[in-house]
Amino acid sequence: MQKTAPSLDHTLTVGEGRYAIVAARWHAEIMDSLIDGARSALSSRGATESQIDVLRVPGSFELPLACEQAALSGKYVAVIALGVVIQGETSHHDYINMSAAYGLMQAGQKTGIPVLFGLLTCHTIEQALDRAGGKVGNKGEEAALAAIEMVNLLRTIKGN
Ligand code: DLZ
Repeated sequence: MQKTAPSLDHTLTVGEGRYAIVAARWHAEIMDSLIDGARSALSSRGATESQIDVLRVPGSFELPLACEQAALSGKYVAVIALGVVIQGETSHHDYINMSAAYGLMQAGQKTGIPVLFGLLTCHTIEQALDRAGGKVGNKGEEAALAAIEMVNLLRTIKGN
């Protein structure tokens, strides 16, 4: 059975503050769709161009460090990590996926800035295309919506 995305809160708006989209370069066309999805989710909820920075890293393995540094910079209210890892002949992808997932979680926890996990961990290119604007939605868009929700949640928790 095909799983559906959890219902995200579509009523929230961006408000003040800048968002970083940190995007790996591997699988360029699929990445472009994820970046477009994240960008349009932010702008359709009120973000201006100057509130969105797109920062590029060589591959998904480099996402955690770049996201952590972006979060520490004080410039951003949230950092959205985007990447596409496709299973290869060796177990290389497992190391990239696990390192990225763990590193991104730690970056968020260490900095207190939401770091979103928009990494596709797919067996095939087709699975990735399905999740980058295809029949399973756009995971870049979902990560951006989750970022807006987390920023609003932290504002509620902190009372500002
Ligand atoms: C090396 C590598 C491989 C095999 N596959 C991917 C991939 O599918 N997606 C991705 O984002 N990056 C890949 N990389 C590159 C690594 O993430 C990393 O950039 C290099 O190992 C250099 O540290």
